Amino acid sequence: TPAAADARPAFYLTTAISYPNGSPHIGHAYEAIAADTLARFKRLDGYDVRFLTGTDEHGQKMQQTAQKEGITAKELADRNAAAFKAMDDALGISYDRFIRTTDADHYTASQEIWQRMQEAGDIYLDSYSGWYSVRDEAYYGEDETEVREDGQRYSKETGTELTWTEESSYFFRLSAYQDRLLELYDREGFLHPTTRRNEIAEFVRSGLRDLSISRTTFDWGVPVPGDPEHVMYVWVDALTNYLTGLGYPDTESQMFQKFWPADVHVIGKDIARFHSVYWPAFLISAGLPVPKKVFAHGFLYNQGEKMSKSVGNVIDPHALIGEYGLDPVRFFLLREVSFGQDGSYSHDGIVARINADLANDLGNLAQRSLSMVAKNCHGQVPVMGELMPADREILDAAHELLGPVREAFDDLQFHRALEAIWRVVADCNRYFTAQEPWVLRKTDPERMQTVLWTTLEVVRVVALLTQPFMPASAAKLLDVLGQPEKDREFSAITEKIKPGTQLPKPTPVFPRYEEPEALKW
Ligand code: ME8
Repeated sequence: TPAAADARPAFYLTTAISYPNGSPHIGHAYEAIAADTLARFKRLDGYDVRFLTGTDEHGQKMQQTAQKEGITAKELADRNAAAFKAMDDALGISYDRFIRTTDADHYTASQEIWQRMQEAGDIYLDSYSGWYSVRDEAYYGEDETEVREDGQRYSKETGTELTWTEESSYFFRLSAYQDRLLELYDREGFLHPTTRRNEIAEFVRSGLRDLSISRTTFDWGVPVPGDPEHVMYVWVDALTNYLTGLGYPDTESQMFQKFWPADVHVIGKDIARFHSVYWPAFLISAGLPVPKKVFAHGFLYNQGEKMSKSVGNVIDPHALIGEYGLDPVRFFLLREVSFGQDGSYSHDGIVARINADLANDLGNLAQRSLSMVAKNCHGQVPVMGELMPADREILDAAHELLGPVREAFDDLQFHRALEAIWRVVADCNRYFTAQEPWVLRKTDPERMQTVLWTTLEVVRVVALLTQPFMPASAAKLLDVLGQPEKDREFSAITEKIKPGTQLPKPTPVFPRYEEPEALKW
């Protein structure tokens, strides 16, 4: 592979791998879009990026759902993994590998990490009894459960139904990792956001029990090495996907050497415990470095309500894209919700963003400057004359954006990056209005050219920086600004738009959303 010859710094990011026991929903789309935006940002910012996503296909839940449908777990996985992949492709997710935990190399990787943990003395055989949630694929301690009116026992945290389970099981010596884990949480930046880190640290400080890591009551999983009566607990194999994606167990490969430890695992808040307690403990036990960062994003709700099949408000991502277009949906999700917090989406919310931020603010700025250039400058980028303080101010604001935007991306604060960019868009609209180039056309055509040049230059920088969020729309905008492919990385920000460049006929990039007769959802 060219990885060794590639001097660019590495960046390895992953999403959670989804359970394909149902169809993908907007929560899955949200996570994929966020991770994709980060992957694209890093590529444009000069990194050699590896981006992994996929499906988590083992476990009791998969087997139960398949049984209900009268098909095998593998058939269910095949059907729905295809649906998840189709969703990713429809969303423009630029993954390098779509991993399925039923892939052959994943069995090899999972059995290898198991053996490493065993050699470290961290795995022993015992028997287990406890409250198991099939929905969460997790055991809960008595104190984490409650009996409700129907006489059933439920998890307090997730509200899922629990069943008493007794079986022979292998255990992982999680209790031995308390201090090392607490040390890890003290390390700046391991688990984000801080509220999640505090919760998890509190949980670990209160004491860790050893973890049951195998099952004998069903067989849909990776066989335990040397004891095929047992399959691995689904979370052991699921977490290992992040290593499989780099060719583990070949830790000497260029890919593994370059990309491990991962720069960030992007996951939802409900699985923070698995990623910040179990996963680092498994890795330390197996003698591998732990990831640099785990970022737990919030949940998306439909107009503030939890999505559920019974309420009938589960949104198909394809329907959303069909209604509003892909880029507006990507923009909306990352602009509206602060990453790490819960958020809501609604028809009105999406339409408001499309019409205000995209059509009015950026769309109008591009359209009115470009159509003046088409009419008054022979469709060529005008000449930059002497710059006035107002020109300098808005140009500086645009050229200085990369720093704060990069910082926002380092913290996965996508909405902050967009806020910063859109402040410049708003300032530039004000600048354009105040300069009145349509008046200058008659009174001072040379000055008009400078104002138009300045505006095109700001739009160029804004288009470059919005590429990770709205790849197709930003590309269109760069097309109408006459920017060649090679000038679209962030290193091109410091170059200036060249006077005399012939521009294509300007076409609007961000149309307004017109309310249809009947809403589709
Ligand atoms: O948890 N809003 O799979 P999963 C935002 N297989 N994010 C949401 C969401 C919502 N409404 N609903 C789910 C699993 N998610 C495991 C992961 S990783 C080694 C194994 C997020 O299909 C959820 O938090 O239930 C998780 O990050 C991802 O979608 C997949 O969820």
